[in-house]
Amino acid sequence: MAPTPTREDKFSFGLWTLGWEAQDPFGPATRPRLDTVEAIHGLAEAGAWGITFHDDDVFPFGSSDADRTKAIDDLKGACSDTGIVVEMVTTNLFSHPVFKDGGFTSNDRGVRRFAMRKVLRNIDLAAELGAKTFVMWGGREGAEYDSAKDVGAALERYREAVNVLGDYVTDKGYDIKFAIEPKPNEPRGDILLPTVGHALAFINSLERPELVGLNPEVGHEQMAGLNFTAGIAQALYHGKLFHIDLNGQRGIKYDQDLVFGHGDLHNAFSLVDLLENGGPNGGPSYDGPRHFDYKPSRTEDITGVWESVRANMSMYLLLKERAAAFRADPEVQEALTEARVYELGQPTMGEGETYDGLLADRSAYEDFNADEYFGGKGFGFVRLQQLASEHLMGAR
Ligand code: ASC
Ligand code: MN
Ligand code: MN
Ligand code: MN
Repeated sequence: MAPTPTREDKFSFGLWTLGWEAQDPFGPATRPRLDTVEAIHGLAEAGAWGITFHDDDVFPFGSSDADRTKAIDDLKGACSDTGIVVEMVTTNLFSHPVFKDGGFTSNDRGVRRFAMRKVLRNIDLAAELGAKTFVMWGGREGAEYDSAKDVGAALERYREAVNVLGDYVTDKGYDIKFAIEPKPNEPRGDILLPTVGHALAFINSLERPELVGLNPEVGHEQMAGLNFTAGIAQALYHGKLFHIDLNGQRGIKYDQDLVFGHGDLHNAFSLVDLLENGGPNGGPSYDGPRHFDYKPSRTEDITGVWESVRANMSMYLLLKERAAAFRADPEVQEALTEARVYELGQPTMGEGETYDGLLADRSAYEDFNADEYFGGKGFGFVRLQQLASEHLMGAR
């Protein structure tokens, strides 16, 4: 039996996830639209804590001021009726045809200025609703053809935009931080800031890097063939894991947005272990929202949509239980020690030692016998992974 989610678990869902009508490039919607108020009430009943949305999810692009206000009031009402919080807000700079070559980095300057205005207006809304994180997924910021985009200039325009946003929240006194969401491709042939690593380097180039972190998505790193847990570990290491998009992906292909854990389950296990417990050597864990950005498969009806909502939370909680059991198992502790996982927490240099000490240490080099060093002994990583797998499968 899966544990029951509670508000303390800090589970949140994008309104565009369960609200997706399941239209894809090859066919129209298979489900009716899910009303915002109904979605919020359903999420609260299912045990979720928060919601997130793009501006266009709540009030369609081009809505009149009156329609926009009505939609926001409905959302606020549903939140106060249920206790659901708006923890993150993001801007749709990818659906309307005007963004066909991007928003912040469109070759067209008029589009870039319009995109920045759309975002500034949405930041005001985020602040009004008490959201602490503002996500930027640059889905259309990219190109299909190398000759079509001056990537250096595009990065400079991206930087310019994010710098202005940083000035804006600072001057307004908003308690909001930005989180950039990398993705390698889709809908563009290639997207700027394609991976966690690219985005980290970009953040360091900003005028207010402290205001900007990451919102990595499981499937997006895996689409690039990368290890998501390893990327999250590096984001945590640099203090940049501001938010997270949990979902599932099965290998290098189109963005599947499956339920969390319905893709690479081993990687989902190590991810939850890391988020909950930090690295084995005391590295940071994560206490932000556990946010799901997935799509209920196109085959599902509305019952299946709610099934998938519960499945995301169940998978997370089950993995959390399994990870706790893994860490508590004395045999695992012994295997971790044997595998020298804890030895990696020990500095390579002695306390106060400089390179002089290292150079004077004959055992480190002159008397170090690389050929005999291990005496044929291995690290035992396979045993450790088997123990992890047995815990993951509930066999221990
Ligand atoms: C986001 C986000 C995504 C995209 C995608 C839109 O804000 O995190 O991955 O938009 O869900 O379909
Ligand atoms: Mn995705
Ligand atoms: Mn996402
Ligand atoms: Mn997505």
